[in-house]
Amino acid sequence: MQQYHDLMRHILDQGTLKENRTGINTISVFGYQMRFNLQEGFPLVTTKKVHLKSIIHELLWFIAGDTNIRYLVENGVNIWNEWPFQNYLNEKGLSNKLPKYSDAWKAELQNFKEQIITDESFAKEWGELGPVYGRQWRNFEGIDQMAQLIEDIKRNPNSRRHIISAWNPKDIPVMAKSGLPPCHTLFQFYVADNKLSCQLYQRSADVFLGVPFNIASYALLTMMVAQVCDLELGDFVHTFGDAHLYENHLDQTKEQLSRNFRALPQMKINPEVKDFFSFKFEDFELVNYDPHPAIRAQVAV
Ligand code: UFP
Repeated sequence: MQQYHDLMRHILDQGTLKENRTGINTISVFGYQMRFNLQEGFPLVTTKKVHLKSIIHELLWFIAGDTNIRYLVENGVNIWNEWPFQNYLNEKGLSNKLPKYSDAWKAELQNFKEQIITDESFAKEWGELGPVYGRQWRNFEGIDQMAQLIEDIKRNPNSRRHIISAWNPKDIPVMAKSGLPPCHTLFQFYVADNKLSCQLYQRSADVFLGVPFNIASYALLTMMVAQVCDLELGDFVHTFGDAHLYENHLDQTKEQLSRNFRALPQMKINPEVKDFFSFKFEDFELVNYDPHPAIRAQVAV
């Protein structure tokens, strides 16, 4: 995880102070690259505890082409709730009565989540996120990019066109309304010496909070694709556009940088799964993960 620490240090040393839409300034650099050899272990940050469960569920949810929060809420994953809940409050005329993060707001959120789980038509009406990752991966204007990618890697591994784009210019205005235009804009696979590598272009990166999740998610995706295509593991290459540290994450970043690395964990995947679209949560097991304690920080929204 040296590479991740190097990125944080690089931003602290070289970054420029920059304003952005969230109102919390960042220190930012433009253009950076990290490379993780996936044979050396699973690249999950060890200098603070990172919760893998949400990452696995979210990835399976993308792969299923799902864009409704219901599956995530059912599985205790709350990372995509913010926008649909706020939209619900606005439409019901409740947003002024329930100030964000107040006790009443939290109680209403709990109620909202319960209805998403118990009432299918409620979930259909209020839990839909629009054309986010799952839609673009599986149905980009009618094209199943994910299925095509797996077939192409199997049939023509040497191709230089193994690309999935989540950036659909037509849908950007809609996505901007329902949260964020995709941060993981595009990724490409590469096969050499029977090893599969993946490179992600991430246009914007919250390096303290987001990036540890982003590394783990794409490392896992690469392992899954490698398994169904009968390939060994190569590298995960993580390329950034605007890589930034929010000003209210600087103390936490320094705390993390003061900690010593520990051995990387391993990810065990059920070897029986040969169909990419059949992976289930139970097919994954993280072993030997022994991180330092978690470090809390506020997300800029
Ligand atoms: N962000 C990440 N990783 C993600 C994700 C969001 O780092 O997976 F969904 C951060 C980057 C940025 C903010 O700080 O969220 C998105 O804001 P913007 O659209 O203005 O770039």
